[in-house]
Amino acid sequence: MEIYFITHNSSKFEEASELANNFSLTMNWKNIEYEEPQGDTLEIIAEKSCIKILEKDLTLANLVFFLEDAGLFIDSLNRFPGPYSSYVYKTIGNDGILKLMENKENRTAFFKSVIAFYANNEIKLYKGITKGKITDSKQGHDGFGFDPIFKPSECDETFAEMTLTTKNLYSHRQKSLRELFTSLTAFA
Ligand code: ITT
Repeated sequence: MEIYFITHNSSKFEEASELANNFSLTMNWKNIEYEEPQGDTLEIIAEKSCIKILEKDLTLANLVFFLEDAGLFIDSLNRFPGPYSSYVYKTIGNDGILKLMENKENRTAFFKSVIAFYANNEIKLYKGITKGKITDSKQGHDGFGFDPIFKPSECDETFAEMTLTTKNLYSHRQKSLRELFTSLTAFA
């Protein structure tokens, strides 16, 4: 089966590719320009995005594809930025988040990933969550986005200090992807 991952983010595609290889799946990258729809949850944004791109390009209806929406939820900021992560990263970035977290004792947070998978006129959602902490300063140069300020619970390193393979052992994304890839290969 040929699957397409629709994303603007090459790092996300690289993370997913490594896992797809482990499942012996062929996954291609499609970068389609569309404005991310608004929504109060990642689930709503992922599903609306899927419908939006299907309306934009009718030929996609014959393909098997998925897209993914992810966000960082910080407990002491009432789960901000959550579904607004994209906008917040572009505007205040990691430095802005660290500033908001100054003097906060509770630094617990989680990353969530929601995949919207389309095949045969049906959309299915797959989810993954990784709990951890917001660090006091940026650490590491790998990965992307909020990786330098997020340390998963079981780890001594931020995602940005890990190799892609190590991030793929702990990340929210590998959890949602594993669920999807397991369901795709279960009947193969
Ligand atoms: P898409 O084209 O796939 O939507 P994106 O980079 O816009 O790619 P999202 O909307 O899913 O990704 O992510 C919202 C924000 O959260 C964005 O600023 C990302 O950099 C950040 N983010 C998502 N996943 C992350 C991860 O695994 N590590 C660090 N930051 C992440």
